[in-house]
Amino acid sequence: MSSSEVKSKSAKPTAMLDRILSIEIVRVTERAAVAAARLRGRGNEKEADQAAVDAMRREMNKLPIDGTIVIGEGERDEAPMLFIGEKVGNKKGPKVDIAVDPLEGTTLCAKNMPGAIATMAMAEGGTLLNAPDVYMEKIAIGPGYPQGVVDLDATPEDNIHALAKAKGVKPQEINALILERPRHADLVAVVRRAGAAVRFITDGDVAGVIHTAEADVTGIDIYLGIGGAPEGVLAASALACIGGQMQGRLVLDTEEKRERARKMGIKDPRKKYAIDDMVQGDCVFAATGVTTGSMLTGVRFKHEMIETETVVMRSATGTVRWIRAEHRQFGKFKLG
Ligand code: VTB
Repeated sequence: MSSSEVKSKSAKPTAMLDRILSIEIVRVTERAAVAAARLRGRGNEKEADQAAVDAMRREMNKLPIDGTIVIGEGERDEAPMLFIGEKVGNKKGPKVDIAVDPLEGTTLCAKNMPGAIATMAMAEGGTLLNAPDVYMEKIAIGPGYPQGVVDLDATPEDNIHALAKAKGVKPQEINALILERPRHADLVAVVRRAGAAVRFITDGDVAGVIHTAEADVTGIDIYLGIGGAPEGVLAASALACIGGQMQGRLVLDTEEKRERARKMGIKDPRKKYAIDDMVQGDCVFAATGVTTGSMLTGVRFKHEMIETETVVMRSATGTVRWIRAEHRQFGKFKLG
C-alpha cells in the first residue's frame, strides 16, 4: 500500500482532530447549502453546484487548518475548484484530509426534489482514501451485526438471507435501498427473488448509506449497488462515526481509470475497502440539508432569518449533533 493510500492499521494515527473543528465544519456545509438552495428548482444543475462549491471553498479557506482535498469536484487536470490535491484552509492549523461533495444530488436540487445535501468530511492528514471520481460497488448495513455478516463478494441473495438470519426475521422483512439505475436491474431482481423489498432513490446515496445505521427509524436494512466513489468515501466517514459495516470496491473497468487510480497510489484495482480502509483515526462528517429529505430539513428562507439544519458527527467520540441554525446576518451569505 503506498503512502498516499490509507496507512496500514499499525500506523493508525493517534492524534485527535481539534474538536473545535467539528463546529467549524458546520459553517462550511451551511454556507454551501444556502448558496445551492437559492438555486433550487431552476433546472440548472451546474449553476447550483458551482454556487455550492464557491461558497464551500470560501468558507473552508477561513478554517484554521492546513487542508488537502482528497475527494473533490474533479481531478487536477480538469482544474475545477476544490480539485483533488487542492490546498485549503488558512494553513495555521493541523494537517487534514478533506472530502467534499458541496452539492450531493445536483439533480435533486435543480428539480427541487427531496434529499439534496451539502456534505464534507475532515480527517487527520493521510488518513482518508484518495479515490478517483469513478464508480464504486457498495454494500452497507447498520450497527449491531456480527462482523462480516454481509460481504461484497457474496451473492445479493446470500447477503439478504444472512442479514435476515442475523436480524432474526424472515427475508421478506428486509428492506434494501438501491439507486434507481438501469445498471441495477439484475440486482433488483435478485434481491426481490431473495424475498426482500426494494426501496429506490433517484440520487443521494451518501444519505442512503447513512440510513442503514438507523434501520428502525428509516426502515432501511441494507444499501446495495453501484454509486460514486466520492460519495462512498463520504458515507464511510459517516459510518466511522455512527457504526455499521460498509464495503466498497472501485469500478476501474478501463485502463484509463486504472491509470488514474494508480496515480493516486492505488496499487490493487480490485481491492475491497472496509470502512477503516477508507477512513482512519479521528474524523468529522457534516451534512446540511439543501432540499428537505428523509435525513435533513432543507434551507428555509424567511423574512428575518435563514434556517438551516445540519448533522455533524465525530468518530473519536461517536457524538452526533443536530444543529438547527437561525442566521440573522444575511450579509455573510452574500454572493462573491
Ligand atoms: C450516486 C448518487 C449521487 O451520483 O452516487 C450517483 O448517490 C452515481 O452516479 O447523488 P450516476 O448518477 O451516474 O449513477 C449521484 O447521483 C450524484 O451525481
